[in-house]
Amino acid sequence: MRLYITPASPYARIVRIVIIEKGLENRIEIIPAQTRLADSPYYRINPSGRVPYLIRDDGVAMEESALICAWLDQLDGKPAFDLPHGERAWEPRRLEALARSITDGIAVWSREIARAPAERSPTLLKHEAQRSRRMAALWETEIENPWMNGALNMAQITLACGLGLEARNPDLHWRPDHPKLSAWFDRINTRPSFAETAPPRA
Ligand SMILES: N[C@@H](CCC(=O)N[C@@H](CS)C(=O)NCC(=O)O)C(=O)O
Repeated sequence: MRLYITPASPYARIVRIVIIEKGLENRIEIIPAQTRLADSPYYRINPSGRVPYLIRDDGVAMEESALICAWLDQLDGKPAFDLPHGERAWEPRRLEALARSITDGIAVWSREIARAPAERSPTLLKHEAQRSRRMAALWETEIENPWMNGALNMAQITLACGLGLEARNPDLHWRPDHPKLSAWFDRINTRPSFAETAPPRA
């Protein structure tokens, strides 16, 4: 199988972490893609131009980190990241949505910062900076939730990949006033799958 990524993408990182956690490294070739470039050859592979993008052994391709992770997780018949059945599923689903929310905002912000200074929207930069502050404060109150501290799950992976964008975005300061979130992040970051996929510093 082939997985197209960019080294800085938090969504590609979510999939790369699942690949390592599931021991699938030998079955999947990781290929850096050139995104956000006029006429990139990558657009002939994935017309949307986005990563992550998995091309399966049967030639079928799919995007969306959550979908790719769910598919990879069930390959060995022993899904590790499946949700519990019934009522117990709502809490991890709620947390995963909250994790995706902070990650989406920080990803949009970090992408804007990567543009040429003259092309950046000050309104967007301010909006996303404020959103990230509100979301970090909210996560400080949620991070002791048992779901965020038990067996590794998609909410934990997603949140850590969003917060990890601090390496890419010099204006992202989610740690001050959030000691519990900070300690949680430092702890989860020691897992080999997180250390091996850390985004390069901007
Ligand atoms: N919801 C998607 C988001 C994927 C996404 O936004 N990827 C970004 C990189 S972080 C991308 O490929 N951007 C290139 C572009 O927009 O052209 C997922 O979870 O996979």
